Amino acid sequence: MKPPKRYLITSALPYANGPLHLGHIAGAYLPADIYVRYLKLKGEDVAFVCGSDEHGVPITLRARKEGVSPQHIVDKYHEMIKKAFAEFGIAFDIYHRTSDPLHHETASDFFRTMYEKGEFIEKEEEQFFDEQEQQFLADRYIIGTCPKCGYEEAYGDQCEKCGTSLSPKELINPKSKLSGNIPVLKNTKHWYLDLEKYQNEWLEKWIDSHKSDWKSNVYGQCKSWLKAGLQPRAVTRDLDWGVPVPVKGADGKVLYVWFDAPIGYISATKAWAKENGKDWKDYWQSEDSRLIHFIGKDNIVFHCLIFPAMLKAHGDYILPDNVPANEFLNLEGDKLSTSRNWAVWIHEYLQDFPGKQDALRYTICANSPEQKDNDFTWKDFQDRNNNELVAIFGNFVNRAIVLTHKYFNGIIPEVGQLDSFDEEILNKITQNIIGIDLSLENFKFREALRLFMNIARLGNKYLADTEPWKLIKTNENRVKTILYNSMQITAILAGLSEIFLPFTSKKLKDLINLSEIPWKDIKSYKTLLNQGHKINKPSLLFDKIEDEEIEKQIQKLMDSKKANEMENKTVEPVKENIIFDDFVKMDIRVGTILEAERVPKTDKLLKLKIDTGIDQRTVVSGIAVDHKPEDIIGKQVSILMNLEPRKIRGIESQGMILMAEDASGKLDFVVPDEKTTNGSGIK
Ligand code: B3M
Ligand code: ZN
Repeated sequence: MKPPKRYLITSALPYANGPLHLGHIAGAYLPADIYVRYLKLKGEDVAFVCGSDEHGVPITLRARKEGVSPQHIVDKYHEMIKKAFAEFGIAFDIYHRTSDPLHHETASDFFRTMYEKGEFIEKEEEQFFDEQEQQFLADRYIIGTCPKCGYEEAYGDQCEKCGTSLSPKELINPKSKLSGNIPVLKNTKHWYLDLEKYQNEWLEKWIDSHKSDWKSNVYGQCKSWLKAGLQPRAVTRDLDWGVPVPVKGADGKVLYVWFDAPIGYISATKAWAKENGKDWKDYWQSEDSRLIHFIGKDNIVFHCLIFPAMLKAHGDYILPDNVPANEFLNLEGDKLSTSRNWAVWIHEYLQDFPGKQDALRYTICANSPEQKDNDFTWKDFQDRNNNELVAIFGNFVNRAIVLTHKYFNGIIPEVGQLDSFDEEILNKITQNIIGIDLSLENFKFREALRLFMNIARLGNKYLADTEPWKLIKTNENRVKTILYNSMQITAILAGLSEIFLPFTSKKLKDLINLSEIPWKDIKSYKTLLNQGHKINKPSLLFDKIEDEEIEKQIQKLMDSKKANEMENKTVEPVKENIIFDDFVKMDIRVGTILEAERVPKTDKLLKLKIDTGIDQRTVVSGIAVDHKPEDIIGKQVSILMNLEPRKIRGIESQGMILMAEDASGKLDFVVPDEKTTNGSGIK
């Protein structure tokens, strides 16, 4: 294949209905950003576009839930998402949005062209309708039982439990998400993309032509769709939020969000081109451009089958050359979830770890779910930061800079004859650089990052084995060569960091006083820092992350898990009725805890001595998980006095303390509002 003249790189447009989390970044954004930085470092002509996906039912449902307009929702989240991307160093050339008039116009035109070419099937069909709300129930407005797995909250377009994509009529017991009512069927007209025809004509052949250059997970998913046989798909909806369908007889209808959203890539490119004196058509309509979509695996069908079908049917556009979709990144062994608040939110990370974007970028990339789902844990994050960034990369760079200052006043010394060990190390570094190039070209970001860190490892080994701090007394010339080489390695790391760790790259370039480090010089191992070049004073590239910071993050996750469990826990049903006489048989009084101690060899039990106003008695109570003995002495409690005494762990327990138990099992004392006399009855 001829090398392309220019690249158009897209990342999936996030729905503007919630903040960004780790899973988003790992799926479609960090890999794209790394790839783009790599291309730009190589001097390629690249447009990197993205924007907010502001249409579709997820947005209108969210607006309804919060009692505000859809515009209000998208305005809020668009700004929030845009800011988080920028601060995290995801360097789009433009971050656009689909509510922009330019997008509406572009999507409208696109539809109209296809319509005029007769590409759509126009069909009147029965669809679910909510009579109370007077609204057709598209996609997520309808829920019911999944025919595949039996999950009762499956959406009209997809079951989130088993991942099957559905159509509303396949749902068992469909219900309106708006009113909860059972919907009726009513006729409505829509426009369909004839995917069946495209499959037979060219789409299947085209997918097959990518058997060897697309990732196997991507190719495999496409093949399984094709095997099942593509069906015509409606690309319009009866909704009032979206791009209006631009033809006669389509009042109250908008383009299906998955029709307009990928066109968002085109409108974003147009907006960027306009601002930068470029021609957007060069990127979209010229065979010497290379189009690459970065997405998560749940978007494969749309980017590999449906959008290419649209582009081809329209006629003026090139097709994606590759769609390197990622699998999912899990968090601490559990699937990331916005609704369950099981996530690391990027805006919160930026607040909790200011200036540490690269530590997270590094960890995500090192665990990038390229072939299969992978897991992010806070412990691994800490280890990667402390044992790799600090102990390997930071350590090498710091030693090289400190020694250059100590022995040569921060001036790059003269290089002498290289010995065989120098050659060996430098050769290995060159091999790693070649490997990085190849890996990135093939979207193998984890491998590229591993090779990058290897360079720092080699640097460390070089210093450890040559020991310039010992040689300085006997052979200053040799030390000059060693530090000259070490500083070249440092400059290579500074240059390559631009790809993976852009914040670090900037810091390191400042330290070595070099603003540009061209790829071709790195690749050909040219001198990057000349003899006589002055570098700046050392300062640390990375800080250690302490245990407390990690514990805080884990606690935060545990808290949200607990809150979530409590929200979902159903309250126990009420017990059978009793008569009043049964109730008054219980003698419940207020008492005060005089003594408390743990019952040996148990986790839960405390032995309490209680002043009941009548006597002092011993009660064994299972409250030790939530209450420490020393904290509860002097506390008033409610005690059931006439419970038949019984032996617990060899201690006679004379009564029972009343406790309130919440959904998580946490126990709290049931006590009078204000202190009262011991022995007061509770009635
Ligand atoms: N907003 C879906 C998603 O976030 C969608 C991507 C659109 S890309 C054109 O998974
Ligand atoms: Zn299912």
